[in-house]
Amino acid sequence: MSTDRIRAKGLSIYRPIIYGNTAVVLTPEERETHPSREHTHRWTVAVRSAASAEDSDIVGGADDLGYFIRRVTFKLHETYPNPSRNIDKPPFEVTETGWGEFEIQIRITFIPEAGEKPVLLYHHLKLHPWTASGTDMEVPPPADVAAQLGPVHSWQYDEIVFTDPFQQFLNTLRAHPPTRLPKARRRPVPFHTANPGSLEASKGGVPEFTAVMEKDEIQRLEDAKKTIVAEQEKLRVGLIEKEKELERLRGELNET
Ligand code: SLL
Repeated sequence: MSTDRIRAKGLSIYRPIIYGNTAVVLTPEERETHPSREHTHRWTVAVRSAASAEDSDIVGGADDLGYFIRRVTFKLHETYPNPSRNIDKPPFEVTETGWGEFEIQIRITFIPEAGEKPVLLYHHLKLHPWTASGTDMEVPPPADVAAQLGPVHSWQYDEIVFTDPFQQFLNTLRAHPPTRLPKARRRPVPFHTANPGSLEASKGGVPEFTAVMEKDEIQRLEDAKKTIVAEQEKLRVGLIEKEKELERLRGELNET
């Protein structure tokens, strides 16, 4: 057996990615000339490296992910012709027009040397602007208002983790270190991660993922964990009380 097929046991290595979409409203002229009159938006769904290139107005995508990703399959709504779209080289994205939001299944297949199973992700295609109130119940604004608000962005940060990778694959990954996320914020944060109702949530612009956000997210998770532990403790104490009460009532019952 060649040393390439030996696994680096106990080691894990990850690559930061983002997946999601941008959407713009079609201009009245585009709508008129479009073969499908009902279409209202043009959107792009993509899988990209998490860091954004400097001076670029693209969210993420500083690194070419082709060195470890072999194919990305975007499964669109069945109202689209050939809904299963295979993209075999970067940029891993699909641009379409349409009228409705729907769930997109994203399947990432790795290069054969990885010997890894494909990863499945789900993204809810977002066409309508994030409203400051952050509720789902709101009616989308009319096209002219939405157009003024600028492109809609909906992106999710994630990390693809390879555990006990094959040595050869590990070498490939190590030959392509990911561009680091910027420490400080240069651009608006992706809207849905901003506080609902805050100015940030309603401000336009091209968002960017930063290392600060990562720290904020860790903090949020830790706070949530603490809340859960406190909640559990409260329930546990309550349960003990109830059990004592039960014992007492049983005792009373036996006495009568
Ligand atoms: C909805 N459940 O009702 C969703 C379905 C379907 C989106 C959205 C057009 C495709 C085409 C299109 O936007 N489909 O005309 O080729 O909102």
